[in-house]
Amino acid sequence: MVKGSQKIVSVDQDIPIIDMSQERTQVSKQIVKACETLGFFKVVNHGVDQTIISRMEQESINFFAKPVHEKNSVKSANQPNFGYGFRDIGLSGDSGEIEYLLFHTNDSAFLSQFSFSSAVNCYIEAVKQLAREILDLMAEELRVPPYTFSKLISTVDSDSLVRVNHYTPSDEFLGGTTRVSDKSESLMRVGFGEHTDPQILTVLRSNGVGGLQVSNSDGLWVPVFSDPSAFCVNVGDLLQVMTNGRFISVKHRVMASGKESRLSTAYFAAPPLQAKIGPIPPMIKTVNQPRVYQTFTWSEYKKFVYSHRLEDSRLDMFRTCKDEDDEIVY
Ligand SMILES: O=C(O)CCC(=O)C(=O)O
Repeated sequence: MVKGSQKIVSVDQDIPIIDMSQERTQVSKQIVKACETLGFFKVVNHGVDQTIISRMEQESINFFAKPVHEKNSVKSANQPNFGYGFRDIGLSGDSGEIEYLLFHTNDSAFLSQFSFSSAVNCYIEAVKQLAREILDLMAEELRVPPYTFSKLISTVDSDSLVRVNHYTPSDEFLGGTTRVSDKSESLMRVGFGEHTDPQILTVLRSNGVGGLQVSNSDGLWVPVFSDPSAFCVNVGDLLQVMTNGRFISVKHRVMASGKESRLSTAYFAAPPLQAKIGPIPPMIKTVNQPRVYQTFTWSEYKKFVYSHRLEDSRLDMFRTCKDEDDEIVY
């Protein structure tokens, strides 16, 4: 039995859909509520140009259609974990029915080798702008100083990533498949195992093929309907820490149906490696509870995360019971 294959809730539930063209305070209220309850939401009327999105999607489709030996040769000289990958996810033995392309947003030498580097760069700029806007809306509603969150991802040395995931129909993969035991899911395979995102915020777009599931507070999996015109946004571990646990970074996974290819592009907004992360002082006061997380650098947390399995609850190791006095000034 595959771990985490607990029940899926009925299909009439979905994550909140937030229309960003509404009045600003309405949008920020809805975003904060979603971050406190499910940790996931979709945004529509987000302002990202459709031509940028379509170009990125078409170029990704063209890339994954190339012969394996050509795809395999795509590796970053600076960072060998970046580039094309197949099945193996991360460094701790996790695997899924997936092939992917992983970029560091600052590795311009690597990006420039791609025939579609201009599509990738335009896409990165557009989703980074959207991520900043969402983080600023959060800061406004939480009444923390402006740009508290967004400035962490805006600097030139931010450690943000882009990952293009391609879940192909089952017979395109060789070898045994990982099946869940429930009969109704018998054709589904684990595309990307359950995990939380370690960074600050994730902005994800997918083609019209579903598969993403989010764990709700009852431990049930909520299917997220794929809407190519929306972006799906989720709270990362670092944002949970900075809000002192008020926002939640929740587990999610992808179950691949094996009938159609799912293509998703995730932008993981992260701070610079040496940025100190801990609960921000206004959140400790307003939540009216002592700080629940220690202070650490993104580099320290990242090392910890990549030395553990995807499904591990990695943030638990950074909880604290005592009031620490190393206050963070953001
Ligand atoms: O493909 C998806 O929809 C989600 C992928 C994901 O969770 C990840 O890349 O971390």
